[in-house]
Amino acid sequence: MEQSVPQHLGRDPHRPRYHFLPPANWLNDPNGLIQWKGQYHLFYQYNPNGPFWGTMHWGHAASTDLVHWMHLPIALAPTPGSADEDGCWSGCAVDNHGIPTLIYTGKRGEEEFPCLATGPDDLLTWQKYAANPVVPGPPPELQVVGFRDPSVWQEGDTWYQLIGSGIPEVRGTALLYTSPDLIHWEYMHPLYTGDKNRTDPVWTGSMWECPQLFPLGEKHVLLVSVWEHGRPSHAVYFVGRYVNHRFHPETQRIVDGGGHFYAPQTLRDDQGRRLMWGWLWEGRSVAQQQAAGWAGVMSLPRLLRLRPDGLLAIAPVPEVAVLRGTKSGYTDMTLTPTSAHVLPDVQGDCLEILATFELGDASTCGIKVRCAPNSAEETLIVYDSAAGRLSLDQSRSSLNPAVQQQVYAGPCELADEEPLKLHIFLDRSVVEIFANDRTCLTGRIYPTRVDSLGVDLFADGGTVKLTSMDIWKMGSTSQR
Ligand code: DQQ
Repeated sequence: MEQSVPQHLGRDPHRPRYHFLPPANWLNDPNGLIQWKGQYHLFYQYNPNGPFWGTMHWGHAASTDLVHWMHLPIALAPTPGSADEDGCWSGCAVDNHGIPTLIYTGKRGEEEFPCLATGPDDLLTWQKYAANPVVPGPPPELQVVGFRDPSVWQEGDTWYQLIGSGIPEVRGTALLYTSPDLIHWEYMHPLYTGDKNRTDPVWTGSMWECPQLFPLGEKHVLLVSVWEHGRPSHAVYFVGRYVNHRFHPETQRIVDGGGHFYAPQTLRDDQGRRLMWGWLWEGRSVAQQQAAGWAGVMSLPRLLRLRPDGLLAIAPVPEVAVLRGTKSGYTDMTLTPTSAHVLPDVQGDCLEILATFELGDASTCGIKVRCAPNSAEETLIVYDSAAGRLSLDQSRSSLNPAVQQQVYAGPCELADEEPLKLHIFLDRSVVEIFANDRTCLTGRIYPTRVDSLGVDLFADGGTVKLTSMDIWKMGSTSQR
């Protein structure tokens, strides 16, 4: 049943080795995340016809450890003449009294409808509900922009569904429906609507895709993906209170400021953990994606917790440590503006790096990865103490001018005396960064030189102490 990776894709130096992606072609949003009979199931937006967005299907993979995934047959494909004839877009999976059930977006022309499919216990063959769609369009009284990406949950015996949408002049919204049986749905009201005039602390845009509401600790989290000017932009989380079926946000943040993380979805696993995956889109041209034969990668599974300050703590799941190979360790190094090339022996494009810095009087400090000799190519992870900001500087990541070369940044204010903790996963074209459990920056880089493999440390404007740093060479997963 497991499909293998075409040989030429396996040789692609940019193709990740331990992040999930299909054997070939296009991937976008994670869909239908569920742990079923102990196994994790990851469905995802998939185009079997090429490495470009279009003719959306649901790809499917399963795992027992969140690290090694088995590719399974396509779960959903468009049915000609039906409500999903132009695509099976994003949605979710629920356990309806022992019946695995997918609620997804059927696409027909400009129309978007929640549709339903049920499966057997092995989750392999799905039967679409004969009278799809289960919601025949937006509430007639509302003028909306978009109506897609159902996410469903149960309170007592009653089902609730959120649908991503936008209300012109008011902006992004998540519409709330209720049902006794997953088939008959009644519109209630918007769960929460963004404010088009508010940019601080985040801009929440014109329309929300992939909304999801879930409890976390004493609070609820609303996760949305902001669609702006006809394009995906960034994912936002709100932490707040859910009272009388309305959501009242208290804090909000961009989930990942690296410019390549979108449409996240979560699941609650059997251990009670809230896990999140997001789609990491490419940073290279359509022509380059076409030549590569694949596009789109899934983030590592991330563990969500609630922090005392009301923000989310976001960290990679501990299971990923199974991929750790040879380790290099460093302790107590003082970095100054002239202490370059302090790690001459570390090389690699698939690494995990865990580093702790005691910030001294340096204005900036950080780590360089994928460095070529003489800095011909390098990617910088930079902490700016005064600004309390972390950035991912991809401006010199590649000598190829056709790939994205931007600097992305996110807030990362540290308390007095709080050390800077950087946790970095390098997987060829993927750089996934977690800082102090609260700032995530995920980027895509495409170095051209075979010797762009170095790792280095730097400090500018003063000194910084590297308390400890462990670097592991990471193994690849069995999917390729
Ligand atoms: N991707 C899906 C939509 C969703 C968007 C289509 C988010 O359902 O709104 O591939 O990336």
